[in-house]
Amino acid sequence: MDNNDKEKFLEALLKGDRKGGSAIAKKYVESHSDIKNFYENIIKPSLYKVGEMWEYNIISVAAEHLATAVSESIMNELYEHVISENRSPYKIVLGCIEKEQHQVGVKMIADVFEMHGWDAFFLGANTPNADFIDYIREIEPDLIGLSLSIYSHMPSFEELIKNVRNEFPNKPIIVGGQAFTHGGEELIRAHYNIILLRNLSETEQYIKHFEDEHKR
Ligand code: B12
Repeated sequence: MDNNDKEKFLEALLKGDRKGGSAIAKKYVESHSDIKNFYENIIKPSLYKVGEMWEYNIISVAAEHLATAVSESIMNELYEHVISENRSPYKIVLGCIEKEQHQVGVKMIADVFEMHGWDAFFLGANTPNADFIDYIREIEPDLIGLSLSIYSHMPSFEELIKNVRNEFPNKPIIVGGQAFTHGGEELIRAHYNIILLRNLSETEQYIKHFEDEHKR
């Protein structure tokens, strides 16, 4: 994909042109068969740009909502390429913590796990802490993934990891999201077996490492 296509994708998002955006995505996936790259290098920077434009009042809240909705619908369309035929025995439960609405990033992470054959139970936005714990108890995943983009949600995050650790002292946890560009690493270091992953390629490296360590 060249820069021209990248600009066209952003343009499609800003216009709410789902058909145009979808055509760019399909063309990319057919020629490169690399959805991760499309997610990380096309959708993510486009949404970051949308965020900047929204912050500086260049676009409206409505245009931002539309751009996000189009991105999510395109990700859903690509799902048939996401699901792997080679299933692995691992499970992850992941989603946004309580109050957190930004779900696109962690949905991408869920898809990367699916590409590796994992069963990824993606809970989406704003999962109340108690319900997160209930669901972990029900599914008994090998791994837990938590996402937060807003720094003021740290207290809620801290409460959740304390509760998870009380009930599941050793269960590995991965965390990510833009809240951690402003800090929060000390909180992660204070707890056992929690790791911060910044993007899809770090997540993919982690998956390989995890599978080597937990061979079944
Ligand atoms: C879309 C959007 C929304 C939508 C979200 C809808 C949805 N369905 O997700 C809505 C309208 C709800 C929204 C609301 C708000 N938003 Co908003 N939003 C955005 C926007 C434009 C895009 C977010 C996005 O999808 N990014 C693309 C994804 C792919 O990137 P990502 O989340 O960083 O994910 C990557 C990594 O972080 C990592 N990762 C993420 N999660 C996880 C989890 C795990 C387990 C792992 C391993 C990795 C990982 O991997 C991903 C792939 O690389 C951003 C702009 C931006 N810079 O992102 C602003 C932005 C995040 N929002 C912002 C703000 C301020 C808000 C509001 C407070 C606005 C308001 N006053 O109401 C509210 C807060 C809502 C809430 N309680 O959560 C600010 C946050 C600034 C900050 N960090 O403090 C941003 C940066 C905009 C800006 N430039 O000011 N928003």
